[in-house]
Amino acid sequence: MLTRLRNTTQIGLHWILRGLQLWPLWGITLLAASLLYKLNELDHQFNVGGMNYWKWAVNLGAVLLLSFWTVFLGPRSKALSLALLDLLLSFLLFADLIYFRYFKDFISVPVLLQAGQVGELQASIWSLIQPGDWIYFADIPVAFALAGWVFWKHAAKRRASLKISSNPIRKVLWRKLIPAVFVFAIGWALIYYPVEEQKNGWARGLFVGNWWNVPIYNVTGLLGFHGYDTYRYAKEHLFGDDLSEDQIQETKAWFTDRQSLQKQMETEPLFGQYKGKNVLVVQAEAFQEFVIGQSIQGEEITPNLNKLIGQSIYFPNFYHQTAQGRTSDADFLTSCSMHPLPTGSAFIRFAGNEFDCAPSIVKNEGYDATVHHSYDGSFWNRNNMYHNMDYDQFYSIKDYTIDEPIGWSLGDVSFFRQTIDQLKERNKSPFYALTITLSGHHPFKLPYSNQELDVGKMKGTILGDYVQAMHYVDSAVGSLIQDLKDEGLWEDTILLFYGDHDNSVYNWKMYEQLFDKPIAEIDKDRIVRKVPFFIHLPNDENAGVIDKAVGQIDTTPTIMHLLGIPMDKRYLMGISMLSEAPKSVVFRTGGFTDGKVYFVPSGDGIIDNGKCYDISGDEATLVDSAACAAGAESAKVDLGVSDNVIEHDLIATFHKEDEE
Ligand code: GP9
Ligand code: MN
Repeated sequence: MLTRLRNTTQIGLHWILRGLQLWPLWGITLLAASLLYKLNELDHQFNVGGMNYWKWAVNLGAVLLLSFWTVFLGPRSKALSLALLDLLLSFLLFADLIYFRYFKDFISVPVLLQAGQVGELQASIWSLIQPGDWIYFADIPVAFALAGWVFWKHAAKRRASLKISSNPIRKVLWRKLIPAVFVFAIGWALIYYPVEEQKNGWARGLFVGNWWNVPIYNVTGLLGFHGYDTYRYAKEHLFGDDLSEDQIQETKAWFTDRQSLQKQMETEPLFGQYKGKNVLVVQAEAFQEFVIGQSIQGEEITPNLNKLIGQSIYFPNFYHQTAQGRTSDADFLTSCSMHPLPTGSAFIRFAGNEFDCAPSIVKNEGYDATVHHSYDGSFWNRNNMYHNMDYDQFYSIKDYTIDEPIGWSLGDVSFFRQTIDQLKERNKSPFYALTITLSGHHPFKLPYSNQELDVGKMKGTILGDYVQAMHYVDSAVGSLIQDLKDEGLWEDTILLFYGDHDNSVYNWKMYEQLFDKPIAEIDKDRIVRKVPFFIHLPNDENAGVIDKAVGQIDTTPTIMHLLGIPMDKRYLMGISMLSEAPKSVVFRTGGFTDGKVYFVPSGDGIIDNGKCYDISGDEATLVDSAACAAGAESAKVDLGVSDNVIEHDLIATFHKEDEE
């Protein structure tokens, strides 16, 4: 009995050792198994669609396509290549996870091209890493240990393997070429058939419209998404991707239709009532609507803004519409009245194209146009984009004295004070100035001396830090108003204030603690998308609340409304918020709201599968998706029009045509 057991153990050990020797052969299988496990884990974390057999297949296909070439290598280089591939792909998956936790999107080529900005985001990145993330690297030591073992094992055999074999062509054919072609063909088929199947089914039109990365991911899986995104980028930039004359004219026709709605403001009472007044725009970093009117421990978070809102035109249903370009998207939406791109930032990708942005529009009316942001001028490619937008001057970090260091650079209190000094020094009238704050940036860590709010139990949490930061920004706005009054500018200036985007904090338990009540699903979506917007007019005129659903894209048309600047041959997508013209707010996801319904698209992008809410009453109620179908179709058209205009520089074409 004992002898038999010993024999069996010996045989077992023998086979394990032989098996180990064959490691380069089954290495691809091991790599595939480990990556499939990680991709499945990631899919749980993304939580935007779920794994199905199609996604499993394309994920496996992608790993095979990425690794088939290792079949051609000798054992040592094969083992090392597979270990390195494992490391590289694991790192990519991990980077995607961190990026998704912050942006709710996937890394794309344009995002990588703006990766120079990562240094500044270091504190945010650290705060997004979770203890369980080690799992994405758990197999790396094993992969390298195996590679090391193969190196050791094959060291002696190396010279022998260099000898010319008796029949090299046959050997290469059987041992390398056929297995490699086999692995490649399986990989290709595992991607091609599921993608085709879905493209001809629920995902019809998805790769043409390209309006949102999430449904694309749900077809291609993560590695497939990166493959597709690289192809999309190459097609656009290396091989050209021209529009037909019909497509160009269709896009122009969209603007002709839109202009009939935009022009309605020209016959309305407020049109031109503030002609010649200064315009001061405050774009506040990560400032969300939920802090307005909210108290913590019995103290108002934003006392200055609450008071000012009472003296202004306030839009409680104003939504940010940003995507991967974050602050730059908000700037682009509000200044140039176009949607952000599905990937990357228009500031970075198309800074040389022609747009009808606020600075050039107001300059035509004799305004001095400046932009102020106390950070590196190259961040978000601002130097180039602002030059193209025709600002008279961009005041960046080099124009500020860092006398109040907070977060990335200068505290907002000093930023506003120095900005007013800059405007005073220019001594130009009327002026149009865009000021972009920074103290509210993720991860919201203020110096201890600036933490003036008692956030109670929320102390030390990211939402507690956020609320604290918003309280500080509120105090900065308070000092700004005082400065404007002291300088005699207050009654000659229109002040606009809005938040650029959400705060990337999605821990709903913490919000429930802050609001002291449960939050419904629909409200979560709206909390993330709502940012405050108000217009303070000289002498508190026209103060009140306008309930209309409006968005960042409507900002420049609203300014034109107040200053009495007609739309004429200008190409903007928004409609004045002060106009009676009907409009809806379109999000980059294909979601939208018109104030009556609110559409949240599903991860597959199929309109019928999305959630349609009736929001006309006090409580939002889920209704049949048919009630949102027309609006959702038109949202897709809007996004397509915007993408065509930006990617093909169509405003330049339209302007040329209009001049002829
Ligand atoms: C930096 C600021 C922050 O200049 O715009 O950008 P964000 O990270 O919010 O896009
Ligand atoms: Mn921002």
